[in-house]
Amino acid sequence: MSIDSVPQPVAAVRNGYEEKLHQHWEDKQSDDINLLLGATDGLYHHHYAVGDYNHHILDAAGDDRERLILREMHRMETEQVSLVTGALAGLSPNARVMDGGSGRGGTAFLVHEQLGCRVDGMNFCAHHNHFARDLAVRRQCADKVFFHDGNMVETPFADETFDAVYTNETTMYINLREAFTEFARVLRPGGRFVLVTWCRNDAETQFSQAVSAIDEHYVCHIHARSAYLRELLHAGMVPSQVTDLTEEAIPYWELRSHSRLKTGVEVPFLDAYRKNHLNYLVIAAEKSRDA
Ligand code: GPP
Ligand code: MG
Repeated sequence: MSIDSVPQPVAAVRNGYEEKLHQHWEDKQSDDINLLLGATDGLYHHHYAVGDYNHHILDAAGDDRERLILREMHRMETEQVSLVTGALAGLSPNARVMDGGSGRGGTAFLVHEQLGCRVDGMNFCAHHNHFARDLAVRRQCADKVFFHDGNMVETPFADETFDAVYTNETTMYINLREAFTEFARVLRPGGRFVLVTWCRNDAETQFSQAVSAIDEHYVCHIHARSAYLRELLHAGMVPSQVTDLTEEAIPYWELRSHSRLKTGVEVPFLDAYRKNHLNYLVIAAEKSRDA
């Protein structure tokens, strides 16, 4: 690696929590559970999946079984992106879209490839951005898909820059009031916001051991379901879709439990979803024209 290509630290880390979180992602550079899955097609995801898996693959043995499990997890993670592209359907290829917390780029590339629009990813993890920019060149879309170093809740973009904003499984890392206010600021009036997240089901419980175990594993703060709706309204975004996919989120974790690459977080995810302490939600909203 030449000195020019060494990822530089991102100046967007603002406080002790963000420092700790940044370090967590800096330290996570040999994550085979993500890197091996994307090696076949250059789509690297940092989200999970919904829907069933092909149960026959568990009949295979040894290395074959492991290879099939990873391939199936990758298929499911890639298909998960249709939750975002589906909620963005109808967007013009001339549209400009922001990806909040763009990871290694998997969702941004699929949004661009399926909808044609320009995508600007924001991420404070320099090695992710470096990795994703490299992929953009290889996928020949570096003039349409960008990865910016910075904090997704304090972006450099002018007011009303984007026709749509989405964030795929990242909001457990951010203050919802601050984030939704920023997303609404950069959205044009009538623009669409789409978010996929896991959240604590506060209709069911105010404290869950399993949810706390997930928080500890990923250095995150899982928000309550009601907070999402409250903060959207506060930011002047009017919800048009709230889909609960909690049941559908369980098979992915069952499958992942069979992988040699399992990390231990499979147990609290399964526990939390089965107890209905954790929900998997897709939310879409439009920025009010009166906001
Ligand atoms: C974990 O995905 C993802 C989150 C906790 C949300 C953060 C999202 C980003 C865009 C960085 P992962 O694929 O990194 O977890 P694992 O390594 O357990 O598969
Ligand atoms: Mg992963």
